[in-house]
Amino acid sequence: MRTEVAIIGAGPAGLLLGALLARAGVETVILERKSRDYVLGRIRAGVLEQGTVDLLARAGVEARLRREGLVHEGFFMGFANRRLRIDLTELTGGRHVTVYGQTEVTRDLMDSRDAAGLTTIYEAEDVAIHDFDRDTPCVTWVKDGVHHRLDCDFIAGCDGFHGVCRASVPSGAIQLFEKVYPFGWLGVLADVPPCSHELIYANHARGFALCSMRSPTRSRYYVQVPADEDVGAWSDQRFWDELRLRLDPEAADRVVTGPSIEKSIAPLRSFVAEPLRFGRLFLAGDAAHIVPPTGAKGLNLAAGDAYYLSEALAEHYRERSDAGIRAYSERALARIWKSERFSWSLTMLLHRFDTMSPFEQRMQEADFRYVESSRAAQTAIAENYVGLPL
Ligand code: FAS
Ligand code: PHB
Repeated sequence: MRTEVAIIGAGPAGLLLGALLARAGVETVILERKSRDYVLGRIRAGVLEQGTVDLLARAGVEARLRREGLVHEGFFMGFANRRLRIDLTELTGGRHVTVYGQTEVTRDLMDSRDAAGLTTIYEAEDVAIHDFDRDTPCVTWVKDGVHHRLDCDFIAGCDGFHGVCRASVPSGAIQLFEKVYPFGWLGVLADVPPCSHELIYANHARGFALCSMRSPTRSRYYVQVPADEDVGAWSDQRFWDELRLRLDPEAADRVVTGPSIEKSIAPLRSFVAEPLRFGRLFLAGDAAHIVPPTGAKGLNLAAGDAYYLSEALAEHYRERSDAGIRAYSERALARIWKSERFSWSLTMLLHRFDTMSPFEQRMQEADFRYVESSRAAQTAIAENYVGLPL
């Protein structure tokens, strides 16, 4: 087999990259380790920046998103049993975010790719990448016991944090930056109406809690738990009781409980790999960076990488210029680090750290009171939350 760009991973980064390249007439093959249903079964992000929505429209998959996505013009921050609304639209001159689950984004991109007759190989085992430091890279894999090889011009490593692509780069050629937080998020998905029409990010003495949603009848909630917590120790009832304890009384009273349809713990870390290009291999999405989900940036950063990389590769084929390819890493990293900063700062503001000294606790309280009192501080949060320009 031969193609122009081999994409490793059928998550949002790989699928969006494939869709944007298809619009530019660039041929791709996507290789995915898991089944389509397994990928769709992973419950992850829920908030799309305006720029991500625009990219999905450019990729031709905006129809259902426009119908079913929930436009949100603000969100709440809870502290000391009171709530502060961050008015995104007023503070950013009219911009907003859209609540639409990553699962649905992935489904729309998969359906669009299949409808266009583009090749996605699911359940590809032992995927390995070769000769990406030369002009003749290739990818090999095993499927149903048969060994396969794909020759290509470029390889896009969109295979997430635990993927094979970043791991294939010689350790001396890559620098890793990482911060692991001492807690995770226990998330529950339930077919119950949300307790609030907008998201609530709550800092409480017992720990952080987030009230989100997927639709007017499906809610997504999170509570901060220790990093080594066992999800089996959390019955639905224990989750609902703890969530209510961490919300202001009005929000707590409005929580509608019901059986969880998904319950899992996500670890929190900040991570960046530098650079993002190694000859004819490029890293994009979670393969390149991880942010704590506090700022709702993970999926949106993946979309930004896919945009930058699609522009660079399209320019190579359309204009026989490699200026974009040479600039990809620096251009993507500039935006990645700004989102890493925002996600880290919001995580530090909203979570409880057992290791915090009394002084540091007072600093967190003063930080929140400053945000409450300052339009400039709220504007800084708002412009990052709706998404920095691409
Ligand atoms: P993904 O990890 O989504 O996709 C990578 C794909 O590559 C996967 O399908 C994987 O199966 C495949 N793959 C891996 N190794 C391979 C190999 N060797 N060969 C072939 N394929 C391979 N972000 C938010 O904004 N908000 C959230 O609330 C949020 N919650 C999250 C919860 C969890 C548990 C996790 C893990 C992440 C969460 N994120 C959240 C971040 C998440 O949404 C990512 O940013 C997003 O999935 C990034 O997309 P990709 O880069 O495509 O990586
Ligand atoms: C979600 O709905 O899953 C969600 C929303 C906002 C975040 C993180 C997760 O910051």
